[in-house]
Amino acid sequence: MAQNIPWLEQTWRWFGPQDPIPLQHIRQAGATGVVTALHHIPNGTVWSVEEIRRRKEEIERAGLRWSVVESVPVHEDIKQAKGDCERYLANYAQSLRNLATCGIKVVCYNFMPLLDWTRTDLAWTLPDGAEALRFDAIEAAVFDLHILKREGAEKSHSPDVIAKAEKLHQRLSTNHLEKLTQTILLGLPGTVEDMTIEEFRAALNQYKEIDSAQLRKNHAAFLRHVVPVAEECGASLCIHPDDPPFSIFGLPRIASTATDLDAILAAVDSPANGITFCSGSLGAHPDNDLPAIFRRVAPRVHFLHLRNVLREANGSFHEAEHLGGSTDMAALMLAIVEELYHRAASGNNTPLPMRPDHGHRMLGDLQHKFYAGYSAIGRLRGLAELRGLELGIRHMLGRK
Ligand code: DNO
Repeated sequence: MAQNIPWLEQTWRWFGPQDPIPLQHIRQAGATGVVTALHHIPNGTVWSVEEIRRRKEEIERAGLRWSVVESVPVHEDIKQAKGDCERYLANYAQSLRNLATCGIKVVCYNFMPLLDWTRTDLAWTLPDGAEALRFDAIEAAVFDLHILKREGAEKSHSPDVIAKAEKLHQRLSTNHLEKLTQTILLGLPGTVEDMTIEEFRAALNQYKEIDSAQLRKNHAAFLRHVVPVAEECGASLCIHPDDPPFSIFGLPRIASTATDLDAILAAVDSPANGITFCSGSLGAHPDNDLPAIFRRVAPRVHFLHLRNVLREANGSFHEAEHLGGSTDMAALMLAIVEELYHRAASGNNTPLPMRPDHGHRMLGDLQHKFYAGYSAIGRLRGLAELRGLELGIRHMLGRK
C-alpha cells in the first residue's frame, strides 16, 4: 500500500536566468521541480507558446521539470473590474491554454490589490546572525500614518500601535524612512508593479469604492471566465492567500481565512478552481488553525508553500525556521500526508508539488546577493527538514 501513496514533489522557486542561483544548484538541493514565471513579459500580455517552450527547455536541459507557474499575474483591471478587463481576461485564458499546450498545468496567482506580499524589513537579524524577513506592525503604521499620510489611517491601527508609531517615527532617520518606503512599494520578488508613493496614493484611491465584498465579486467573475478554460485544457488554478492575511493600508482582502477560502471554492465549484496552501501567509493570522484549514480544503490544494512565521501580539511577525515558529509544521505535514493517502485511495497518484518557501539568509549566503527571501542555503535547509519530516510521517503511517 505505502508504495502507491503519491509523494510531495520537491520544487524550488527560480526567478529565471536572472536568478543568482543556477538550475544546477537547485538539483543539488534535491529538488526535482522548478516553480517559475516569465517575469519579463509585462502583466496582461499573452505568454506565447514559443516563450513558454524556450523556458521549459532550459529547465529540462538541467534535468528538472517546470512543475508550477508562479504566477500568471492578474491585471489590476481584472481585480477592479474596470477598463480593459475583458481583454485581460481573454489574454489570461490564452496564456493558460498556451501553458497547457506545453504541458504546464498548475498555475498559481494571487488576488491581492496593488501590492503582492508585503514586509517592512528584508534583513532582520536573528540572534544567530542569520537574516529573516519581517513584518512589523509599528513600522507599517509609521508608513501608513506618517509617510503615506493616508486619510482615515488611524482607524486601521490600535491606539497602542498609533502611539508607538508616533514615537518611532520621531526616532527614525530619513534613510530608514526611505528604506521602509522602498521595502513596501518597490516590490518583493515576484511583484509585477513597482510604485512611487504618489502612484500608490492614486492607486489606493481607485480602491475607495471596492470593499472586500466587491473584490470577492470581481474575483468570482474572474473565476467564471478562466476556470472553464482551465477545465478544458486540464489545468489547475490555485490562488495564493493574502500575505499578510489581514487588511493593510485600508485595502480589501478576500483570501485570508478559512471562511474566505470556503467562499472562493464555492464561487466556482470545480477542481480546476483550487488553492496554493501557503502555511506562511495563512500562519500570520492568529485565528488560522493551519492543519484544520488544510483538512477542510485539502482536495482542492494543488500546490504547497511550506514555511513558518513567529507571530507577536500586535500583528508583527517574522519568518522563523521552517519547523519552528507559530505553526506546528509536524501537525500540518501529518494532515498533508493523510491527504496523499486519500488521493491514493481514490486512484490519484499524482505527486503534489511543494516548495520550501523563503528561508533565512545564512552562512556563506550572507556574503552574496539574492532575491529577498530566496537565498540558497536557508531554503536548502528548509527543504531538507521538510523532506525528512514527510519521510518520517510516511514511515510511521505505513507501519500502522
Ligand atoms: C512570495 C510569494 C508571492 C506569491 C504570489 C503568488 O514569496 O509567495 O509573491 O508568489 O503572491 O501570486
